[in-house]
Amino acid sequence: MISIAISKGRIMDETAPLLARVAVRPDEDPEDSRKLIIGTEKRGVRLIVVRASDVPTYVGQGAAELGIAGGDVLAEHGGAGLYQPVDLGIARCRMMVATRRGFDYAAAVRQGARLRIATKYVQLTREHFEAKGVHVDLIKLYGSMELAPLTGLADAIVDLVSSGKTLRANDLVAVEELMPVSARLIVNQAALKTRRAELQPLIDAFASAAQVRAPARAARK
Ligand code: PRT
Ligand code: MG
Repeated sequence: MISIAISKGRIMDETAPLLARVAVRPDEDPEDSRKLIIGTEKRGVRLIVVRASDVPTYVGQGAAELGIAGGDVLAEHGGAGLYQPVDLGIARCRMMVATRRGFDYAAAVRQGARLRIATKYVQLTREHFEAKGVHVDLIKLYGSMELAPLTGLADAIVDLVSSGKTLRANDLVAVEELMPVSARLIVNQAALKTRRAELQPLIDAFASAAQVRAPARAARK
C-alpha cells in the first residue's frame, strides 16, 4: 500500500486535477467525507487526510510514503526524513512580513528597535530576523495573524499573501518577503530506497502532470 498524505481545503482543491492526471482520483470526495483514509482508483494507493502542517511529519516518519505540502510548512518543519522531488507549482503565494499602514518598518529596523512579531512560522521568522541582526519577540499564533497588529498584540506579522486582499481589507501592508511558496510532492527517504520500483513511477507521473499545468496557467494570463 502507498499512502499519500494531503490536507483538505486549498491544497486538496488545487491538487485534484493533478490526482486525476496521475490516475489516483479519490473514491469519495475528501471535502464531504468524514473518512480520514480514502481509497483511490489506483489499486494499492490511498489518501490519508491530515492537517496541512502535519503532512511533513507523517511523511518524514514514514506513516505515509508520499505527501503534498506547502513550501512554507516544509521549511518550518525542516524536512527531516523526506525528499522534495517535485515542485507542483500550485497553491502559490509569498511569505511576507506585514505591518499596519503607517508603521515605519524600515526605520524600526534601522534604529535597532525590538520588534514583536506574531506568526505561525516561529522557526522561519526567528532565522529571518537573526540573519538581519534584528531582535524580535516572537508570538506564536495558530491563525488570523492579521489581527495581531490591529489589536496591539504585535508590531508585525509573518504570514502568507496571495492576492493581497486580506492585508488590504485589514489596512496592513507587506514590507518584506521571506520566500516564495508553492506546494511540493514529498517522499519518505527510507521508503524511496526500499520501494523505489513502486514509488518512482508515481513520482514521475506527478512530475509530468505538474509540467502540464505550467503552460496552461501561463496561457490564461
Ligand atoms: O487550516 P489549517 O490550520 O489546517 O492549515 P492551513 O491554514 O495551513 O491550511 P490551508 O488549507 O489554509 O493552507 C494550506 C497551504 O496552502 C499553506 O500551507 C500554503 O502552502 C498554501 N497557501 C497558498 C496558502 C495561501 N496561498 C494563502 N493565501 N495558505 C494560506 N493563505 C492565507 C493566508 O494565511 C492569509 O490569511 O490566505 C490569506 C491571504 O490570502 P490573500 O489572497 O487575501 O492574500
Ligand atoms: Mg487555514
